[in-house]
Amino acid sequence: MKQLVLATNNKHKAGEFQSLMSDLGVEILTLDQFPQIGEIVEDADTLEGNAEKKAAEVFRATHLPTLADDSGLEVHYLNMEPGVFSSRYAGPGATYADNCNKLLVNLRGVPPRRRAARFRCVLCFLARDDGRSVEEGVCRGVIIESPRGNNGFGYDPIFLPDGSSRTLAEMSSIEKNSLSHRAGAVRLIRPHLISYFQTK
Ligand code: ITT
Repeated sequence: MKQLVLATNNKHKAGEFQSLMSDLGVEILTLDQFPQIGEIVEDADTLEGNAEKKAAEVFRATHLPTLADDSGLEVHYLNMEPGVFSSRYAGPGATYADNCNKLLVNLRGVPPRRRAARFRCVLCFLARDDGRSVEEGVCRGVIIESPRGNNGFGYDPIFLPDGSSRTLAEMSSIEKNSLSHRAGAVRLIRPHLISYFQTK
């Protein structure tokens, strides 16, 4: 079976990708199957830069078609923070709860109409030395005042997608996968994957 490496160490993200791409007929490998690849330092100042860096390092190490994701939450009132720092917003080693709490503290007293936010997911597909495909998905919503729900991960319990009365953490994984930033990015990168794997 054809293989694709998913360049993430985040098991939640990997699980969402597995569901979103289960129909592609491609075996999806994850980084825990390549222990020789150490930690990839995400030091670019954009999601695009980090996605491209992760894809390039994993492709170089595995020589297998690679899909890398960098994602983050951007809050308008906070000048688009935490953005590229989403996973370490409350400092190195921060838990998801620490990051959510820091965000809620920074938005304390801010009225609902000024709590707009968006998740962005940038995907980079790299399968040849001479070309890459980069696509982006966005999910818009607002940050609520206290966490709700136990599903999902990261900032899901405090993010209410536009048009929904439930946070991403109150949705099933199928519902989240119908509207998430990751789903949007996969929809756009899908034709690139199909055309690459068709010729293999
Ligand atoms: P990898 O770099 O190994 O892929 P990571 O968790 O560091 O794992 P990112 O750099 O893309 O991944 O960081 C994204 C952070 O943004 C993540 O840790 C979450 O806190 C948040 N995030 C991304 N997608 C999310 C989602 O669908 N729901 C909730 N939070 C999300």
